[in-house]
Amino acid sequence: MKLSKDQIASLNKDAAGGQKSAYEFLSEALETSGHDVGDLTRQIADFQIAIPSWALGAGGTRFGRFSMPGEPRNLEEKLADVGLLHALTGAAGAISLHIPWDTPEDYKAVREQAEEAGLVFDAMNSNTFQDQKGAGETYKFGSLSNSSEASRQQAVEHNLEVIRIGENLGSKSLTVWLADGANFPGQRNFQRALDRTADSLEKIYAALPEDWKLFIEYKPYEPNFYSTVIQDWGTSFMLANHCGPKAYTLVDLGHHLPNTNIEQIVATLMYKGKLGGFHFNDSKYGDDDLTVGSIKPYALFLIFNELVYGIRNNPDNPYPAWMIDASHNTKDPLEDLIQSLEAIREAYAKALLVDQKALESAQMEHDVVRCQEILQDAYRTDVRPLLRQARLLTGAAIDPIGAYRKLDVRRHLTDQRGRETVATGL
Ligand code: AOS
Ligand code: ZN
Ligand code: ZN
Ligand code: ZN
Repeated sequence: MKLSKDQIASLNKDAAGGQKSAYEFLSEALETSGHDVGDLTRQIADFQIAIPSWALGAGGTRFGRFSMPGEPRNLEEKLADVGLLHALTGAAGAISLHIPWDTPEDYKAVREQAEEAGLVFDAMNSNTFQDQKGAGETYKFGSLSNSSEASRQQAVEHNLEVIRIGENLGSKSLTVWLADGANFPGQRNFQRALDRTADSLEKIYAALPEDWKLFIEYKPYEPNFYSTVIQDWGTSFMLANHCGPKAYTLVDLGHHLPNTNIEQIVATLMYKGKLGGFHFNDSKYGDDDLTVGSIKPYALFLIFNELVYGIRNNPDNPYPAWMIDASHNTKDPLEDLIQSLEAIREAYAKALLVDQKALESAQMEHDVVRCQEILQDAYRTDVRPLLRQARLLTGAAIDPIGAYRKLDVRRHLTDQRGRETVATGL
């Protein structure tokens, strides 16, 4: 199923009047406080977020998985789903693939399909947290950190294969997330496990094409519950420095212990030019992978405030790769992703509104109240008319979820693909 510009434009007609007055009203207020609204709207429209191929089916928990009818059965159908998201939102111009789940059969066809839908291939993800059918070695006790050289070598080779696949698709980065760790004290030697991980990453890094980046993700626990080899940003940062200038830390919002000050981690990494990628999601307790902005929208805004500051003030930091990493058991995954895209752009737009000059002078004067007022003034602004305008400008839907439902997209997908389909992934 594909959506045409005409289908979306005709739905937009109904909402156009209300949008026009809301946009004008907000524009007037923002222009009065010195903002260039045209510029803001363009910046929002340009903000693109990669959709993870593994979030297009209903996720599961260890207690069960409730599939969504019409889930994509293969890479082509996953690309079609992201194409639908992009047509509706104008914000999802990239897809992030996971290998081996998404290994293409026909590269040319896959590239053409992506291009036609306006999609590029963002970071490639390797998978050394599961044993694959017929694999010679097991990852039960680790992959890049395993004490068995054969397991480590298999894991390194898998990553090299993922790079080759990505090169054929035009991707420019590899994300490594390791499940390696220990469930019990004494199970393994921390230093040796870390040393082996550094050594394996070095081998992967050595095979990285000149214009590629390596993103090293960290996570404090799960699936191992006593320790994780790359447990925090500091360990990831250290390993990235060990590898070299093309290696960076990747921050997944769900990969922190409760109440961690993530915005400060973002600031520190950008200060050092080492924030490479981002996985958006939201959580109440752990790596809950819930819809972005559904639980802690103010924290998300504060994180974006640091991201925007870093993009402007840390020229050594590359423009980060934005990706969603969410999963859900109860919603239609496409509707859930639309909600996440909206929350990300909303937080970004609010961060763009922060009066950085005024904030700096308030900080210099130690005017704590004013500092808070400046941030919250931006946060409390309802920026949704800007987001809608950004979509209108790019031919996407003013109301993406409304359009998705009016066009009965899930029913069409179910008719095409069947009720009992199961997307590959977690
Ligand atoms: C796992 O917790 C991580 O967030 C990874 O990014 C992982 O690769 C992804 O969730 C898909 O398995
Ligand atoms: Zn992640
Ligand atoms: Zn995660
Ligand atoms: Zn997550």
